[in-house]
Amino acid sequence: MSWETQTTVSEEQVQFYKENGYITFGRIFTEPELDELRDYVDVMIENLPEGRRPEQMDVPHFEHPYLFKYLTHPNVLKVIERFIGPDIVLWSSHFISKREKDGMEVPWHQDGVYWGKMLEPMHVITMWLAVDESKIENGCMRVISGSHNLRDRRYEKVDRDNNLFGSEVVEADLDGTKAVNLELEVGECHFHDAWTIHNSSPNASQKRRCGYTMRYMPANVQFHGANWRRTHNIYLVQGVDRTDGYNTYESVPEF
Ligand SMILES: O=C(O)CCC(=O)C(=O)O
Repeated sequence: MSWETQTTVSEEQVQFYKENGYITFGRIFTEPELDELRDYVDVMIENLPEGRRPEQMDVPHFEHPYLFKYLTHPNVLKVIERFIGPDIVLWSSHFISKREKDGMEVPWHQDGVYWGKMLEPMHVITMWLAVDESKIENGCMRVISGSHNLRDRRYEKVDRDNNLFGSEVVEADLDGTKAVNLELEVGECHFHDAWTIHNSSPNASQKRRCGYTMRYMPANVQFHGANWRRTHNIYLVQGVDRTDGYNTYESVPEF
């Protein structure tokens, strides 16, 4: 199959995202760029410290400036701009790689609940990049369409041994009829809103499922860094600050 890149976002796609809280998209990176990223993350996974699972590679860009090649890629910013406007802050990133026949479950959750005390207003878009193909069999992400309009979901604790996070939306608050599997070919991506309820199943297949979540917010969002349990850097990657100097931005490193 030929590898075509897509960097324009139609008005219909923007509307779809606004109405449903997610959208599947094409390939933003070229095939060599994607292969280079996969080679890089393969080495990162090989070198993970004892006991660290490959689903838990959170904020890898703090230690790997190379990843800014992707996080600040002009084509990515061109697409993100269509959804959140021209003043763009890199909020976070995370590799979630599920080993074959072993990956953890990601429980139903809204990212905004986890980040609630840190960001105001809660306005984040996540680009989920398929480093490997991501299908139902190997645990692709699933969303509840339209759930980004809901702020009052109840949560209950789940066991941390098999789940990537510690709590999950209670079943009674999930409209399973609106669940959509976001299957992707290698290099394709999807986007979701901070309030969209999403999950993914363990990987029961013979194929690894590695995704890179690249998270951005408009530059009017205030980051209350003091409420975060660890040091967390944010980066103004396009345009200008809109918080009247409230936010402190780290410089984008050489990559
Ligand atoms: O990779 C997954 O299965 C889940 C990703 C996720 O929870 C997120 O991007 O917020």
